[in-house]
Amino acid sequence: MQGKITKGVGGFYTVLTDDKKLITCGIKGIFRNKNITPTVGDDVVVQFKDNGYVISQISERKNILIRPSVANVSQVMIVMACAKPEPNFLVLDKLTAICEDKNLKVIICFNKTDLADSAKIDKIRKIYEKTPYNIFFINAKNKETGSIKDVLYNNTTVLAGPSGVGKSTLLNCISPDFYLNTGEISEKIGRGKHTTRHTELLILNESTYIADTPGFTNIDMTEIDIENLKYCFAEFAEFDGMCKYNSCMHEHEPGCRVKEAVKNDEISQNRYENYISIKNEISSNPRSYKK
Ligand SMILES: Nc1nc2c(ncn2[C@@H]2O[C@H](COP(=O)(O)OP(=O)(O)O)[C@@H](O)[C@H]2O)c(=O)[nH]1
Ligand SMILES: [Mg+2]
Ligand SMILES: [Zn+2]
Repeated sequence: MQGKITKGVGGFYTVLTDDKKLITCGIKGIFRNKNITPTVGDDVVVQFKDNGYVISQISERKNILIRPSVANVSQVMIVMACAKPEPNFLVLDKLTAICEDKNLKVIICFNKTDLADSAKIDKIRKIYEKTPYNIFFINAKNKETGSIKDVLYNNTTVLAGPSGVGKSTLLNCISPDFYLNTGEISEKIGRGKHTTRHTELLILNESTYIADTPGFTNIDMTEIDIENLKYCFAEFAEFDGMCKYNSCMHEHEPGCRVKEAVKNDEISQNRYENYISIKNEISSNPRSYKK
């Protein structure tokens, strides 16, 4: 029997099977020996053995995230609030860079549009409209989420973003559609104070999964090789190979096409400044030189 792991706690795994049942499974001893740990998001083969189900095979992973631990992620939806808390563009740009580094599709969602006037929303839009990312402005509290569900369907999406921006509220407003374990979900999402200790995939349908992540305090940018950082700002790609020097890091070098693009407003100043900050952050960490 085939299935997908949606939850794992204490050596037991919840698997959504192809015939749409949620079953609890152990793992075959062979995995322990091989040092393979099944992870939420894994596509697995399940066998009935002795008196229970065991996971006997794990399909090759397309990718795996470590924090949160989720396999086969197709995209990351980064959620920020337009206000309360104020959007932190540096954190946002760190997250987009990390996603690019891991080859994950990015969706950006600005929530709490009710708390910002149109000038502020325009300002935010202007910063991000020059990126290739799909941007949504929503009001999760009033269930005004536009076409967000469309981009979730047939994907495994990880929700990321600081705490308090409305991730759980967003999940709650799409939850009436969760076709399995809906009873559990409102409980799991909780009313505000819920802290996620283990990762769990919420099931929208048999090909649509969402993982909420607990709020985070710091993001380790040194995972990114400093030479690769410039490729982690997707809107720089348009100017790839146009700088005077091939090795241009778009900072102090003469004849830099990226810096020119910033001047011409082809690349947003805000994004560029965050690129420089992140670059400095990585280069001030001795670990970044080991590679
Ligand atoms: N004004 C306003 N408040 C919202 C909106 N979405 C969520 N909130 C509130 O923001 C607070 C934090 O929301 P929550 O979903 O727990 O954020 P999370 O920490 O990202 O999961 C709660 O009090 C929500 O009611 C919104 O669109 N507008
Ligand atoms: Mg939450
Ligand atoms: Zn350059």
